[in-house]
Amino acid sequence: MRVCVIGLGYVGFPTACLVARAGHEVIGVDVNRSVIDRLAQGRLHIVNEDGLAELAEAVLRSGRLRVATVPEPVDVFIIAVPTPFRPAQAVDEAAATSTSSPLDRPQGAAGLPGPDGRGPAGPSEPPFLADLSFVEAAVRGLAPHVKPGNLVILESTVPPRTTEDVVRATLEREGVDVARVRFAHAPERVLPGNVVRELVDNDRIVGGLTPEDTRLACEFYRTFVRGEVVGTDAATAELVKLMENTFRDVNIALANEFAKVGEVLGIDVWEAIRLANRHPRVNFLRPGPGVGGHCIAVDPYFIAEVAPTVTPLIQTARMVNRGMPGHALELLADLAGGRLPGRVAVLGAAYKADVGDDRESPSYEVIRLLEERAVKVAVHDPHVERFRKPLEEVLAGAEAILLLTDHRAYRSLDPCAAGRLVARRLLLDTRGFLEAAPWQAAGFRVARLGAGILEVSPGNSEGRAGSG
Ligand code: SAJ
Repeated sequence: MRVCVIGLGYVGFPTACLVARAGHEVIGVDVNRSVIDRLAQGRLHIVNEDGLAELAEAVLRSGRLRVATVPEPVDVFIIAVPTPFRPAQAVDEAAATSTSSPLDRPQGAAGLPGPDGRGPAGPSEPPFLADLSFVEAAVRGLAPHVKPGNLVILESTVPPRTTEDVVRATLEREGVDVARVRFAHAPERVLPGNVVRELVDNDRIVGGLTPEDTRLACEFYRTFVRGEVVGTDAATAELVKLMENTFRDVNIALANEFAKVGEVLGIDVWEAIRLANRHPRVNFLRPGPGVGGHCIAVDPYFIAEVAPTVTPLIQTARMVNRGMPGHALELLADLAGGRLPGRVAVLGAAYKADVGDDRESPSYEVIRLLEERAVKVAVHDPHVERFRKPLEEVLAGAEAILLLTDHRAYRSLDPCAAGRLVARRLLLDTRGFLEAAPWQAAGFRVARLGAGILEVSPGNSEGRAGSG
């Protein structure tokens, strides 16, 4: 088949490569000319993805994957563009000046009852709405090329009913005979850093607007997915995707709440979680300085958007996780004797370990909060280009080390060498990542999120949680 993948980001590009490897003729489209120019020269715009470079090289060289800035007529269109979120007001203003509504939901574009945009009994989480402008632009772009019998698949994460109310509706407004076009939602579920393997091996949920749409879309995915391809309807597929990420967000919020409980009680919550997880039906995720990335920190809002009054738990979880950067600052102040240190070396800008992706990274909120309080901040990250610099440069003159991302590279930090550079020898580990004892032996006062300030306990290889 001829396939057009619109959006060559961290999901769209590997997908285009895999579809091409499966024998289809693929055209990859992106509005970003510099991405297209790079790819046309065989240079990749995505790094830190196992197996992607080899795969991309092979399909680009074979000609099975071509790249362009505009779509062409094909059999299957796959839309894999970003769906960020925006404060409700910004989306509403955009909707007011646009001829097409971002989401034709029953409650209208404002979506949320009450003058403050929140459900009456809802928690005080600001209303964020899905920004579907990229999806709409992609659909308008492919409209001139869509023919009867074509399959249009939306992979971007969206609020329930978007495939019908936005994708199909926009095509219809563009004059396409949508009755004879097939539509499906096939949410991507891959973990950044492991995308190529997960795209092939993960089970795939595929929901069409009609049973025949589902059948055809499932058939297509089976040509390159080894995991099970499970059919459902489009709205269910849309909800499933949001549920998966919300499940994680709520679980992490619970872990973060217990982290604060651990700090109050002087109990190391990391140890408590390890022990609780020995129960066969308990599986806590890990606390940390907040939830980043463009998925888990975003998707719960898409549910709150369409069902604001019945999602207090989901909204509260967001609030808890969004509060973690502020909590990290409180701990840092405690560690430094009540006031924030004047200079801080931040280790880790990426939103999670061993990736170069820093979208929605809680590190930036921590840095913003520190700088707002006139703290001088130096940032290091071996995976984020602008923070890739000698570690000594970042540590020199700092009063405290603040570990925000648990990159493997930080395991080999030498506490003694760091101790010679860091003036007040303070260390706050927000990821439960570093073993405290060697740092304490090197003269550091150590705090750990989820445990508080760690006492030095001679004869014990690990510092015990104090009541800090
Ligand atoms: N985090 C914690 N504690 C944990 C796990 C994660 O604080 O125990 C934080 C991470 O540090 C990070 C954020 O949460 O800042 C998200 O990281 P993640 O590894 O949990 O997830 P993502 O955002 O990289 O990818 C998720 C995955 N979803 C699920 O596991 C349900 C992935 O499969 C999805 O495809 C992806 O979202 C997406 O695109 O939606």
